[in-house]
Amino acid sequence: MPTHYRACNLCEAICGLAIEHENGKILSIRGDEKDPLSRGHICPKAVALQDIYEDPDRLKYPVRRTAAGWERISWEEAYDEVVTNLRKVQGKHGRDAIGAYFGNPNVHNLGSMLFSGPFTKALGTKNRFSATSADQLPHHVAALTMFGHGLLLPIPDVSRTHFMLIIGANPLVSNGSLMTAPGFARHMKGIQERGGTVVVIDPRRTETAEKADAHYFIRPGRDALLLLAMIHTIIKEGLVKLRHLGPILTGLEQVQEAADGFSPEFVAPHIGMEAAAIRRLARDFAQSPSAVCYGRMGASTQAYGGLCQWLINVLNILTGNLDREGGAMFTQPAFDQVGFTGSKGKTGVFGRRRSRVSSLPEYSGEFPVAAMAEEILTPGDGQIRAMVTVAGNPVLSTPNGRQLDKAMAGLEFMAAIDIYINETTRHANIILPPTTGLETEHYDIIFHLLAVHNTAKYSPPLFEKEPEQRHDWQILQALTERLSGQPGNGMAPQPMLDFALRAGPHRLSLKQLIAEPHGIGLGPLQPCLPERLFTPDKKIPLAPDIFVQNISRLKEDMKNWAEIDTCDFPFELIGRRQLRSNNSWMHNAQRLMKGKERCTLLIHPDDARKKGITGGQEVQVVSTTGAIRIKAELSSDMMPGVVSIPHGWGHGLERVQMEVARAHPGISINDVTDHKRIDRLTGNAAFSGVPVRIEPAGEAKVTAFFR
Ligand SMILES: Nc1nc2c(c(=O)[nH]1)N[C@H]1C(S)=C(S)[C@@H](COP(=O)(O)OP(=O)(O)OC[C@H]3O[C@@H](n4cnc5c(=O)[nH]c(N)nc54)[C@H](O)[C@@H]3O)O[C@H]1N2
Ligand SMILES: Nc1nc2c(c(=O)[nH]1)N[C@H]1C(S)=C(S)[C@@H](COP(=O)(O)OP(=O)(O)OC[C@H]3O[C@@H](n4cnc5c(=O)[nH]c(N)nc54)[C@H](O)[C@@H]3O)O[C@H]1N2
Ligand code: SF4
Ligand SMILES: [Mo]
Repeated sequence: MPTHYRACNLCEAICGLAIEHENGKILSIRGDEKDPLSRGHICPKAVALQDIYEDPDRLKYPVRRTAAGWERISWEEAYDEVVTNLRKVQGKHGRDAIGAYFGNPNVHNLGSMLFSGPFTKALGTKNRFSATSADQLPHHVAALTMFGHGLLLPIPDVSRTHFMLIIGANPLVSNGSLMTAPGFARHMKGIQERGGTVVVIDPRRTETAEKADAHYFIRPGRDALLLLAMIHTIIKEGLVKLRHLGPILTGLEQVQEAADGFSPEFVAPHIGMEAAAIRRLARDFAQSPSAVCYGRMGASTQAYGGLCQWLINVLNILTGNLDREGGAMFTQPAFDQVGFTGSKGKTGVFGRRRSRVSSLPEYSGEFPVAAMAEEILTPGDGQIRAMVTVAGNPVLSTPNGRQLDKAMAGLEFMAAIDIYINETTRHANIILPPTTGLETEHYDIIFHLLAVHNTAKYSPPLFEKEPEQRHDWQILQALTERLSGQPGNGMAPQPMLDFALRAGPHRLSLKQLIAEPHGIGLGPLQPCLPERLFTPDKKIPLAPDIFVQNISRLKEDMKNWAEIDTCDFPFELIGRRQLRSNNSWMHNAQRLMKGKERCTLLIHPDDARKKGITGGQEVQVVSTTGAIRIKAELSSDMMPGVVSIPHGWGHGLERVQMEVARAHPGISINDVTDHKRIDRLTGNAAFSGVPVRIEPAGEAKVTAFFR
């Protein structure tokens, strides 16, 4: 029976899969033991690749929205109609009247990675947005400012570390993010077996916290204070060890000044941890043979996300753990996007422009997505009148999604490159559906760059696409040619990939990768500083102004931190990821939807008792933005005062054509998150710690409202 080997492109773990198939039918999907990175690991979502492939709701041909419903049209008609309408809008209102949004699956797609650059250029608009600013923008701003390249992200060397401090990440469920570490449970066990320690900081006792050596609750959005207190302790107690980094650091004194005053005793009451625990954590971290601090979503999508990601780098550096075995290291991928763009001077830019309405900073050609709806809704020069979404579902995934939903309904024109008619794409006039998953070839440009080992793997498509189908890159290429009025260079992904592999640090070729279907191991992460830096002086500035100034803002804000018990919104809302979901778009796979209802509000039993709420009861969650109804689930894993709702649900909207998802709609947490709650420094959405009120649904005073 033929077995096809490929990398799963659903999440960042890029697990190796072994897929048995016969006559176009899949018989089984297993983990590939011979994949040098994942070594057999797999999660329940992998089987959904088959479900997506066979999904009757998935679009394969372009459709046009009419009063009577969707009608199939030809590719030529679709391309022409999209380009004509976009140009018409730009003709009337100027180039920036088009908005473009790029969603998460773009980075998991070789063709999209290679062809979306020319496409955005051809669109010619400054109004560009992506899921980055609902996710990891603070990491990029910190990397750009300190290491000189926005994509030069330090990766935890999990296979050698002796101490891993995890702040606001749940890799046992998410399978790792900005840390491609398939089978993270195995790595965690490895740390413990070599006598090391894993500590988790999270307002919920998560699946990862459960398996860690220690877990501390923290009040949402207060992590910068914890990090400052740890740095304060390490400096005051003489635990700074710069090792080989000493000669390439600047700004040590400013860090010392910045951390001054933030003693463990000072921050403890604000964050909900004990001073002694903070002190112990700082000492253990600094004195461990090697250690790495890793902070993800919880330390990024919050009001001080930029500060957190900077301070995490500082903590790793001051303890001598950057660029060192067992610490935070840089990768050397076969397709070296960082080296390639960096050598051309394209390392990223921050704050060059500001958004029209709220004056939020641009990062590398994109404005924060929190500003997207207001840019559509606010009249004036530069207002967005037409949108293009590419592999994104911002109605469910961006803060105050309900407002965006309304905004999209009023657009003059919208086109979507997507495989489903969902909460966002239902607003499109034309949907251009690409092939996906098993019908595509794959080389992971981004997640090899972020992996805990250097490996490389190319996967050909398992199934040939139908003649009438198009790949993402073909759609992008066709639109680019028509928009720019120039014929393209006719290149396909393969020769581009081959070129980049040959030019890369391992001098590989596509042919070599094709001959090794399980992938090629390229060894553990290696120290590479200062050579790998892109700062002009090849030094690392420890205390860039933008971050130091943000500490003053933090101090100001602290004066206004309300007494939570007495305000209108006494609870803090956070999210949670679930093993059988992938953001908003995998709820149409029946196999992943089995079991009990998952879109619930987690609340601590003591909090529930005080509010007279029982498990399974419907409650109303009210924020300054809106109100939603949801079932309560009591859980002593929650920090008292904090409640949690998973994101990516809310499929009950009219005209969503995903049958299985509609049968388990849930509600969208982003109907109560607030587009005005952002990290003021980077512009990233601040999903963590949204102030809310919880009331039994029966006695609710407000039914639904939104600004
Ligand atoms: N409250 C809250 N909000 C969040 C988060 C949170 O934790 N809490 N997480 C944030 C994060 S980290 C992220 S990354 C964003 C995600 O935000 P988005 O990227 O906007 O949302 P997704 O749910 O990933 O939607 C992916 C879209 O791509 C389509 N698609 C799937 N595969 C393909 C393909 O191969 N090609 C094309 N063209 N389309 C495809 C799907 O049908 C779907 O419409 O959400 C963010 N939003
Ligand atoms: N199964 C599954 N896997 C996924 C995804 C998915 O939707 N489902 N999405 C993928 C994507 S796009 C991404 S970006 C990654 C994200 O990967 P992770 O960051 O590992 O995933 P999250 O579950 O969002 O973890 C965030 C954690 O932060 C905690 N938290 C919330 N607020 C705070 C805070 O203020 N401080 C601290 N210290 N903690 C806080 C939450 O309780 C949660 O445990 O996952 C990827 N993998
Ligand atoms: S962990 Fe991610 S990459 Fe691995 S099988 Fe699951 S969805 Fe695919
Ligand atoms: Mo993400």
